[in-house]
Amino acid sequence: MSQPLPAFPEGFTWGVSTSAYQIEGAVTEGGRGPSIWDKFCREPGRVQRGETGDVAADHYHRYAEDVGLMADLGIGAYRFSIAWPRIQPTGTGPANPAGLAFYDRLVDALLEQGIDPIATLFHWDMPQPLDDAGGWANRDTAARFGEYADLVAARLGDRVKLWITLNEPVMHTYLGHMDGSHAPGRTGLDSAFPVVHHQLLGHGLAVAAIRRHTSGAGVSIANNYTAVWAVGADGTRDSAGDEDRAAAAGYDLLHNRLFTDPLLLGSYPPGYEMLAGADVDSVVLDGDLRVISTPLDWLGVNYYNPSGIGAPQPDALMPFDAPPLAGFPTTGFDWPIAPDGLREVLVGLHERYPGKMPPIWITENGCAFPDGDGPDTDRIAYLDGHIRAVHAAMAAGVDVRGYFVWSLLDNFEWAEGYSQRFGLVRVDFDTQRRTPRASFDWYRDLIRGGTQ
Ligand code: IFM
Repeated sequence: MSQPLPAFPEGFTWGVSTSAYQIEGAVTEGGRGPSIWDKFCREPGRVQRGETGDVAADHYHRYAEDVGLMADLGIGAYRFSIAWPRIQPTGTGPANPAGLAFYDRLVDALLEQGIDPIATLFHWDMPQPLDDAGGWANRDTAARFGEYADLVAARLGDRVKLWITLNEPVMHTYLGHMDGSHAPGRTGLDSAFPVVHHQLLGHGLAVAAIRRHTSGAGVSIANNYTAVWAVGADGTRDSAGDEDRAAAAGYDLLHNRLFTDPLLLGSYPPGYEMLAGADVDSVVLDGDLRVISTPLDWLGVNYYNPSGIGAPQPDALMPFDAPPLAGFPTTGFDWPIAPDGLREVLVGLHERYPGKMPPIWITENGCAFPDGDGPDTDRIAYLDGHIRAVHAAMAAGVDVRGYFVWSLLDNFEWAEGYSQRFGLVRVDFDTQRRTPRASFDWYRDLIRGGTQ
């Protein structure tokens, strides 16, 4: 951290990311319908201390103040998500004018400050009625998502030039539909593959919808990637054996390839059958992979930490175990801090998909540390290390165009409620007072210096 940061190319975009349910609040205002997170938060034991996104950071009412913070920070672009239940309160039918009007106001406020809006269409807050009809396990949801994308792009496509269809479908699948720790809280393997495939199909239909309403817009998906390191039961790489390495290869397939091979290569990676079972032919219909592999303009990479993976415990649901990775400092979430994992992920993507990989944007990277009045040095060190890792990947030939900190504000961190604070800006959730942390000043200085 004491060394100056290396120079980034002219035009490299610095930004911050957020998502609708995590900051907006106002869940019953402006005609918004219920989402799967509204329901999930009300189920006992699902979210720490029974917290909800009902108010969150009250961004719905305070967006102008938040755009002011972004202007102070000097970012070039802001990645936010659109709440599907604000646009289509029941998940189908015409657009709700008040829902569109909110994002109109937000987009216009950003543009007035010279900040490019980057809109994500789905960051996990599905309208509840769609989930009641099966959610992503139901093929019809992909078509509904395409229609929703059409409504949003028709309205915002004149001003929003960068689009993301889905956020982290891999995490939405595993946490929401396999281990049940996120909404909609399903468990098991039965519907996992249809959930994977229908999200991807919905993505492809949304790409077409966005392109119908925009000219020269860049369309993408943001996925979560991790560096996968084989470890023994003690969590060290040195003690990994052959079974651990085999388990790590399987995990790499599920986490890093399952949602990327179909997009870039037009096929699922060999071995995906461990998730799909015998049902593949009834789920993947003729022409689907062509829709899914519509060329992307760019790829969003969300990276937080590497994963230590070893051989599964007896009777485990999944064919791997994930013991804590030994020997690394950790964030408030106990996630290991290993910036080189980001370099490895970026170089790995570049090498795995030669000639197929569009330019990459780091659409999320950041860390949670316990709240307090401390000097925020841990967050600064985390960001500094990871930005250097991005630079190292670029020096190795990876085409990276932007970097976005997760997140602008402390927010509702899903099942952890408000306990994990990712913000460059501290939020007092009793008063909604915003206080920029030292990492805010540090990031502002980095952006101002540009290349430092
Ligand atoms: O808060 C989440 C975000 O919604 C998706 N990516 C990871 C972040 C930190 O857990």
